[in-house]
Amino acid sequence: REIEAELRSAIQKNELSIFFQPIVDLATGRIRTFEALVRWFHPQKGEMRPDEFIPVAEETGVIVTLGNWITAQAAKAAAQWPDDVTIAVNLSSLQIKAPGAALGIVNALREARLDPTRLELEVTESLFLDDSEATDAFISELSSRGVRFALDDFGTGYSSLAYVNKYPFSKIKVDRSFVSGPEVSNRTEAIIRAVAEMGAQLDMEIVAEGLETIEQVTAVRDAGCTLGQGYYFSRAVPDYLAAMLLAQE
Ligand code: G
Ligand code: G
Ligand code: G
Ligand code: MN
Ligand code: NA
Repeated sequence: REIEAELRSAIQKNELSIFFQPIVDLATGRIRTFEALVRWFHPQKGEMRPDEFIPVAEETGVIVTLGNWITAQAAKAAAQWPDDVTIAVNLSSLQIKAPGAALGIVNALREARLDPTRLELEVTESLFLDDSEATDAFISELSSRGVRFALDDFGTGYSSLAYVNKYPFSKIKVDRSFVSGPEVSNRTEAIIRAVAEMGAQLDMEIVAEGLETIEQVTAVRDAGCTLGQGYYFSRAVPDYLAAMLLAQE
C-alpha cells in the first residue's frame, strides 16, 4: 500500500516528530509526566493522524522500527528535563513480540542516558490478548530494571481487572470517554471514585484523561484521581514548548 511505503521513508525524510502532552499533578498543578504522541506532517497530505497510520504500521510490521525510533526520541527529550519528570510512551502489542523488544528499549534508555525509572510504558489490553509468554517476559525484564507500566484506556475493554490483578501497573489511565461531555454525571463520578479507591489500595496512581473543562478537573480530583491530562491543561506540544512549560514552573 502507498501509505506503507511512505511511512517507511517518513522517518528518514524527517516528516515524523514526537509531541508531548503534560500529565499534571491535580493537587499541585505541576507537570509530572509528558506523554509522547507521534505526529506525521506529510509534505502533500498535511497532518496525518496516528489513528490513520499507527494501525497501518501495526499491520505491516513497520511499528517495530517506528516504535524504537519513537522511544529513542522520547528518551532523548526526557533526558533534558528535571529528574522528577517522567516520559510516557505508548506501546503496540506487535512491538513487544518482536525479537529483542525489551533490549531495544534498554538501548534507547542507555543511549539517552535516561534512568529507567523515568520511563513509563502505556499499554492497552490488546497487548495481553495473545502470546502471554512473550508479554510476561517483556514486562518482567523491563520492570526488573525499573521501567514502569501504565494501563491505558482503562474501563473500555474486556477483563481489564484481570490485568490489574496480574501485572504490576504503577498507573491506571481512566479512558477519556468517562469524562466526555461538559460535566461528569454522578454516576460516572461514582465509578471514577471506585477506581481511585482501588488505586489507593493497590498503590497505583489514577490518571483522568480527556479533561477539557475546569468542572471536569474538579470532579475527578474530588473523586480521588491524583493526576490529570487533557486540553484543559495543554495539547501535545513540540519538545521546545514542553521545555518551556517546565521552565515556567
Ligand atoms: O493524539 P492522538 O491523536 O495522538 O493519538 C491517537 C492514537 O494514536 C492514540 O490511541 C494513541 O495512543 C496512539 N498513538 C499516538 N502516538 C503513538 C505512539 O507513539 N505509539 C503508538 N503505538 N501509538 C500512538
Ligand atoms: O489512546 P491514548 O489515550 O494514548 O490517546 C491519546 C489521544 O487523546 C490523543 O489522540 C490525544 O491527542 C487525545 N487527547 C488528549 N487530550 C484530549 C482531550 O482533552 N480531549 C480529547 N478529545 N482528546 C484528547
Ligand atoms: O490535537 P493535537 O494533540 O494533535 O495537537 C497538536 C496540534 O498542534 C495540531 O493541531 C497541529 O496541527 C498543531 N501543530 C503544532 N506544531 C505544528 C507544526 O510544526 N506543524 C503543523 N503542521 N502543525 C503543528
Ligand atoms: Mn496513551
Ligand atoms: Na490514553
